[in-house]
Amino acid sequence: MLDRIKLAIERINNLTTFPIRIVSHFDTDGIASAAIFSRALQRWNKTFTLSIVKSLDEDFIKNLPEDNLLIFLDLASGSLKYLKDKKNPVIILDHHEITQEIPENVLMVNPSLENQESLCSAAICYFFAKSLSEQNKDLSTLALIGMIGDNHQDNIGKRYDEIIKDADAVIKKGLLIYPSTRPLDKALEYSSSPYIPNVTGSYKGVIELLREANIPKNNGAYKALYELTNEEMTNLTTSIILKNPGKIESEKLIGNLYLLKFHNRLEDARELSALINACSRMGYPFVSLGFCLGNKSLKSKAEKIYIEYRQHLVSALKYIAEAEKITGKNYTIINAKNNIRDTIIGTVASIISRSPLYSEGTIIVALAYNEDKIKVSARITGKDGRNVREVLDKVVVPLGGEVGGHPNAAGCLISKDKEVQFIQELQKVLDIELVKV
Ligand SMILES: [Mn+2]
Repeated sequence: MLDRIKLAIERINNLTTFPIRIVSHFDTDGIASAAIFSRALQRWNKTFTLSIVKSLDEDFIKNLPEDNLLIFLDLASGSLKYLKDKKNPVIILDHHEITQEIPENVLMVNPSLENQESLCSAAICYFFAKSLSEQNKDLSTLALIGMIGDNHQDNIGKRYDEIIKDADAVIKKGLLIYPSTRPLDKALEYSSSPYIPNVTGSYKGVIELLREANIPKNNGAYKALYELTNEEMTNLTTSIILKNPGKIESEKLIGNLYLLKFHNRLEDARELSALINACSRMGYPFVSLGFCLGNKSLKSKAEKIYIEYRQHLVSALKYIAEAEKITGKNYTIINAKNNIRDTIIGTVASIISRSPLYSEGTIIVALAYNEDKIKVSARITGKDGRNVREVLDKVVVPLGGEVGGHPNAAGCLISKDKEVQFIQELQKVLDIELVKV
């Protein structure tokens, strides 16, 4: 990989007449990649333009100017067939699967080419930056945030070790509730991953839990999770499990906490990753980017957006806990109408599908209104179960709509006048599927 990074640096250095155009992905790993890469170029005195996109499609690639040096971060490994038709020189720093032949105009830096330790894109960008200059070692914290964003923390090899060391991160075993660096009562109240029934979204439940776990206030405030003694950590874990008998496994609750200094403050990498992801999803990817780069006004804007996002999320979860649902043997339909924003209904459906509220194999379908349509999100709990994309297809195609997604997470838009019909047909399909099983 480092050889290819060297080639990429040479190529950028040699193509001085080509304006540089960077395109990155809008999730945490993509934003962290963009932040690392653009800071590195800036320190290298290179000018560039940057776009952040949700996904790459043929049209987008077609419209990129032909005289640019195109650099893709955290995407494009699956779009090679469109890049083949471009005259541009192209550099890709990505870790997604390469599904087509690599065209001659493309220089690909992707750890999957060499069967090496799998790395997130932010880590690849970090090694690019570090190859340019040791000064860029301060960007290692961003690489670590990308690693958490893409959930690579359980597969740490030599290269991630190097990043952890460069970032001076502290790893502590503990409950995976974040932020572990802020008072425990707030962290528990807003905990959506894991979602703890009767605690998430309920301050009364939080106080009860902390009393049961025998964790008192200290000078008028609760400690942060990372400050707990081993005994307190064990007590808290036990109390959470006892609150949900037989439903939460302790192995899933315990893991490594990554603590790092980020813009001079001790932070939990999970929290930073969630904040970056939230701002992007709320439609502000450049606020996320500014946050990563330490821009003061964008940092406070990002924090505001994140607080609002978390409040929306917990009130949505609270609403769902109390709302009337349509329930069959292996499914639950929640029609949230105007009570949950369409922009977060998918996330909410994902959270409850991972929560202990539903047994493995349950299909969860959640509906929320946007201005003139209804957003539908379907999820399956656990790993085994029916293909929810197919289920939605069967209902939506006859009604005139298009379903996107995967077998375990799919979604679609339907018009409001089809609301009743959609739910009726959906129930029929779900009941029939059940008979077949
Ligand atoms: Mn990624």
